Amino acid sequence: MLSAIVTGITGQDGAYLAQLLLEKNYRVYGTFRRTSSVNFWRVEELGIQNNPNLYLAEYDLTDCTSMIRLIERSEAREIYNLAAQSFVGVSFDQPIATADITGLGALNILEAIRCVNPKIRFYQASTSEMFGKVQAVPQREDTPFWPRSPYGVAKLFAHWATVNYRESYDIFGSSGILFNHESPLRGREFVTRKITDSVAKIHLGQLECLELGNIDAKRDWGFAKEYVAGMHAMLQADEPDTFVLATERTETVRSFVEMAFRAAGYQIEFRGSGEDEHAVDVATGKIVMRINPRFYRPAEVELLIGDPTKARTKLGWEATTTLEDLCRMMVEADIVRNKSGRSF
Ligand code: NDP
Ligand code: GDR
Repeated sequence: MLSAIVTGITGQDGAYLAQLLLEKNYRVYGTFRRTSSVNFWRVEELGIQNNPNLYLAEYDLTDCTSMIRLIERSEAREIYNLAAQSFVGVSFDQPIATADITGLGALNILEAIRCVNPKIRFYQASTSEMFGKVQAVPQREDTPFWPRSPYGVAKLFAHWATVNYRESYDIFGSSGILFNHESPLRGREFVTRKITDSVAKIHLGQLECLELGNIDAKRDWGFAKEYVAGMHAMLQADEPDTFVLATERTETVRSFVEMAFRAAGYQIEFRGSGEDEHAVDVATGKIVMRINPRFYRPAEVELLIGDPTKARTKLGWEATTTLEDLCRMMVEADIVRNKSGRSF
């Protein structure tokens, strides 16, 4: 039986990837960090918490020696490093913790692999945030990087560490430069889920108005469940490499707001501009979205759109879920959750 370690099983991608690997008959060691109230709601929503091939292991990315012990205990053949301080906004307030967890954390695992079993295949969760300030569109594996946040800088370190261990020690380290991917399991602080959760609450009379920052930002949003399949495919390839996973479509946050309200049955209209821009429900005239500069970032990534040609050609990977379907899926899930008073 194949054995894999997935760091960050309490996160969106960790939960979906664990589900996929269990379906493929892997023994999965899913890591979580000790907190006073650990939350496995995603694993529970996917119904995999009692799978006999799922082992939950306590692990903190900043603690290299516990990874050494986990590698020995699990006899893992593959390690997927999905854990991170992954929220760009918070990285401006906690840059050093972000560098330690998101940057050095990956190096800790690479060192553990080098010391214990250099045959292990390693996946690093890299990100389109590394492209940052627009150098070219669409962005590809060879587009120059220019990260715009402590998070992007930390991820770039982890990306190059992966490439460097590939070149220096012949370690099978692959880096997936994934563009934004969302789902009903997305954390509520990220903009898509914040929007779908708020639209659901407005629909149910639990909230008056949604507050956002920069709604001009453009993102290439795909469905997370499809992206974890790409991660797995990268570690089954003949050679380690770097791959972009994206949909090749970009939309503004503003369009996603409109799409989410439409999915709940509302037509909205945007009025005003800059910090005064707001959206009204056409039927009632009520303001349902306004700008709050509190959500602006010190430096912004304005435009992301990825070119996944290499992944399509070499891995046979493709994003198929449309943004409209993804948005509808998220709004519907949030209406059901909020109706029953269960909103994670
Ligand atoms: P989430 O924020 O949902 O999950 C992050 C996971 O990392 C959680 O399980 C979290 O645990 C864990 N974690 C945080 N800090 C530590 C630590 N010090 N030690 C151990 N575990 C820790 O992220 P996603 O699932 O959305 O993303 C997965 C990975 O992919 C991340 O590395 C992210 O940066 C990257 N990525 C994500 C993209 C996206 O659009 N989703 C796009 C490109 C890259 P806890 O639950 O306790 O907080
Ligand atoms: P991002 O995702 O920064 O792209 O990182 P996020 O959803 O946080 O922001 C997307 C864009 O929306 C703008 N925005 C807001 N964002 C949040 N969170 N809250 C708001 O109220 C708001 N208003 C406007 C942001 O400024 C930004 O431009 C995500 C994370 O999953 C990273 O871990 C991952 O690496 C990248 O995607 C690819």
